Amino acid sequence: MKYKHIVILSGAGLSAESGLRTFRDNNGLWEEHRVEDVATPEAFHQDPDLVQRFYSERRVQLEAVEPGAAHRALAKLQLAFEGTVTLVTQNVDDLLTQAGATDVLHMHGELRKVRCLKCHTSHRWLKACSQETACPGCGAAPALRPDIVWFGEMPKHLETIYTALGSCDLFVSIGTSGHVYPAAGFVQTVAEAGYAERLELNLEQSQGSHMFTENRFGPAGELVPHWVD
Ligand code: BJW
Repeated sequence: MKYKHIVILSGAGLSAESGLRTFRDNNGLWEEHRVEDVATPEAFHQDPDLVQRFYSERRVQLEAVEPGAAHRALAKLQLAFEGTVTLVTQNVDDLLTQAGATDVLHMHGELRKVRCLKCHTSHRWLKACSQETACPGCGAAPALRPDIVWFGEMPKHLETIYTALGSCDLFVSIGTSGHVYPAAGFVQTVAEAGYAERLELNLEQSQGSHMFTENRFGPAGELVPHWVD
């Protein structure tokens, strides 16, 4: 490839063929809940048990799925590419890592992590973790919440991500609808910097499709390996 630095942003479409549902299909219902009812600090404050149960169920689902051809292709690219590949994902699953990718920037957090409400440190989620479990760092209890970025909260790694967006020569967006900011604005940030190519790989048109220099439509499991090869 002719590029020196590729930034790849992925969304739920990357993991759809592994069996994890995307957010904005199924009439906006996500595992029978409206995403706004379970993915906000207010929802957690009002009904922590519902939110904890919701994330526990999704951790169970994670046990049953495997990386697909698209995850494997991205891991292979990261390993073989002579320049830099920055992998940014909005997904809270760990399928890219399971496929062999390293240094994945999980901007919306990770299902397999919990965070202390008191000292804000992240810990690996263990089966025994619940809100009542004492925080392994500071001992506070009840203290643990899913280490997920909910609406109204600041996404993670933004400084690293914006630095990468400002210096890449190719930006690739895979399987994201472009509904949720700040990720939805990354393509515009790259466009305004003025020189990087911008490729969208998605099942169908997204909110930001017109801002890319090239769009390819189809399933990630076909498009991504084809692009990487
Ligand atoms: C396939 C496929 C296949 C299917 N192959 N493709 C008004 C204007 C602008 C912003 C705001 C606003 N009001 C509020 C905001 C801010 C808000 C926001 O954006 N809201 C919008 C809904 C309007 N954003 C936030 O609050 C964020 N924080 C924030 O803004 O902080 C302040 C800030 C200030 C300054 C700078 C920076 C920040 C936090 C957002 C947190 C998002 N959290 C969630 C849920 C938690 C994770 C979890 O529990 O799992 O993250 S929401 C949900 O949406 C999830 C996802 O990561 C995220 C994005 O969804 P994604 O991945 O795009 O999935 P879908 O389902 O939408 O799309 C799937 C796509 O795949 C589709 O295009 C399909 O076609 C495609 N597809 N199958 C290829 N096989």
